[in-house]
Amino acid sequence: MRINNSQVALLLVDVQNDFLPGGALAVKEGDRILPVIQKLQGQFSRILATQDFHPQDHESFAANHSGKTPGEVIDLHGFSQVLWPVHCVQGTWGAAFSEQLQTASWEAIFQKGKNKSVDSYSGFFDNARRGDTGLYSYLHQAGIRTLVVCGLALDYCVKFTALDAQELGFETYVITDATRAVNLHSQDGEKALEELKHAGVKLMESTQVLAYV
Ligand code: VGL
Ligand code: ZN
Repeated sequence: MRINNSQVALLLVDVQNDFLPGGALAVKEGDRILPVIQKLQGQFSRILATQDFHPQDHESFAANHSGKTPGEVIDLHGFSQVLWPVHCVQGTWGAAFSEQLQTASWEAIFQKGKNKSVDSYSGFFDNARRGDTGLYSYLHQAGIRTLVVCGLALDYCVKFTALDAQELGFETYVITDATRAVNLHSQDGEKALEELKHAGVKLMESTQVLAYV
């Protein structure tokens, strides 16, 4: 069975090599979501994706601040910024989508994190909410009203993308078995799920998709 409702789209967040085992910012068990996403892709007629896509000199990289290490938090132009290992640099293997994904049927890809001065966890806006990726206007013009969100990482890009989607008025779901957290602090993934629920985002497992959406 397949969801043919054109108002519904699957949104794959940052399923890129650097967030998978072997990558620069590997999310534990990140590869476990790949078969789940593969199955989900067969169930949706509309599929969109985001791509973390940084320049080499991006200011979210610890390596671009002398004496700083990944995991440290700094003030970056007035915003609190976690420093990351160099990851998802434009044109590198790490920025590419997993080879285990079927990308041919994706309708559109929205790149984020291209401005070196500001990070961009949400697939809609940068963290300062100055720039946007075009995702909102695309969804609006395409008549999409329901977003089913999954990918990496639950406590960063999936969370902020889903919170923005909900706030922007989309009926928003997160597929709990098709995401994993970075867990810089051990409870971050659990906290993210609580925040999402509290904001009105619906959580479900991949096996429930056809029954609920
Ligand atoms: C992400 C940290 C830095 C993510 C991206 O995709 O969740 N996390 N850049
Ligand atoms: Zn990033």
